[in-house]
Amino acid sequence: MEKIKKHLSILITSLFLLLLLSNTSIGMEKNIEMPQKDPSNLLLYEYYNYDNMTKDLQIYAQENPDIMKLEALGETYQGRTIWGVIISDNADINENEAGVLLMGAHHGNEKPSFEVCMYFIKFLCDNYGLSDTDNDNDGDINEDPVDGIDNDNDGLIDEDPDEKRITDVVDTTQIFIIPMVNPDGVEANTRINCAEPAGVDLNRNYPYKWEYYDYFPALYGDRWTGSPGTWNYRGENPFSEKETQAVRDFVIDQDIKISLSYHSYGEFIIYPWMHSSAKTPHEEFFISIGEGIVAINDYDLETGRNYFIPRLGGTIGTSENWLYSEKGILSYTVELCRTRAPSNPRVMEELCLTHAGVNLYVCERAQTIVKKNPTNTYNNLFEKMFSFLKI
Ligand SMILES: [Ca+2]
Ligand SMILES: [Ca+2]
Ligand SMILES: [Ca+2]
Ligand SMILES: [Ca+2]
Ligand SMILES: [Zn+2]
Repeated sequence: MEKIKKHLSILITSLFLLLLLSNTSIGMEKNIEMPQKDPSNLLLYEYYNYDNMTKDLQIYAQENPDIMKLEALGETYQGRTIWGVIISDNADINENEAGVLLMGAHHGNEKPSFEVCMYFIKFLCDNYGLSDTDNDNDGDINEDPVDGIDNDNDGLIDEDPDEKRITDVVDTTQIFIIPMVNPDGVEANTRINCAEPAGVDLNRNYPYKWEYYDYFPALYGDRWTGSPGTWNYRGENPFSEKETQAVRDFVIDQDIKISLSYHSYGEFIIYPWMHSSAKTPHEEFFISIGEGIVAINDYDLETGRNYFIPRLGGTIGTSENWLYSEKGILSYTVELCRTRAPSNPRVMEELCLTHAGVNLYVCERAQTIVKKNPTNTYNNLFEKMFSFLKI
């Protein structure tokens, strides 16, 4: 009897662990609820809304015509323009420079994701072409550049940016930014878009391995993504949505090396494959760049993914899988913040500045990448035998 009890309890514990593990699904933000540490701060951070964003983008483009171009990429279901920004020297000309893509608000309720994009646009416009300046008036010039570290140990982080570095990045990179992929969702403060009759989770609407929904419906969460009205509804077809079409048409002909898609929350970054723990042929690139990013923002780089995505059964339809499989773009999800939309202005200011540093860093890394087309590699004979699955 004792033996049976013991076995039973082991069985129950394992089942419980399995349940826990299966809940940590990729592409779903972690549930880390951390209290704000500064109750004395009474002013709440003011996030952009769609109209304010549009107004600011138009002003920046007007004031910085040499380095910024604003493009209408398409229209949402509720008639809002999806804006794309190109920042580079001679922004009007495709100069065959290394490209970087930054995106916010695939999920409309993840507000910090567009704030970091808008901040970066302003940061580049404001600092471009300036001579080196002692921004904090302490007698030293550029002693604390934007890298997430208090280089001069004065208690302030990144208070004296390196102006020349910012100018160099703009001169040598083509930076593509879509601050709000899903403006209708932002205005409705909802994850999905506002398509009729049912909103779609845009980060489930990109192609790559959609046939797996038919092959492995239980493994790929058909229940959560397959029917209209569900929180992660993937849509009728890959690229069925106007917003994902706008992203596709903006980037398809560009030579983009690295992309960051901002979401919130959880303070971690992930990269393809997202539907499987199989490593891409570019695992070392992904880790190397990922380590550079987390050195700046102090997030977790999720690499040991065998533990939380099984070989089959992650997320299908993410922008990252598509950008990587279609164009070989080293694409990351960056889950910002410890809460979905922090209200503390100091938290948000620090977040935006830190990610200006992250964005500068990926622009610099983009210069060094020689692109190969992705092909699958296999770790062992077993994987090779089942390579027809092309996981
Ligand atoms: Ca200084
Ligand atoms: Ca400076
Ligand atoms: Ca400092
Ligand atoms: Ca610094
Ligand atoms: Zn998200």
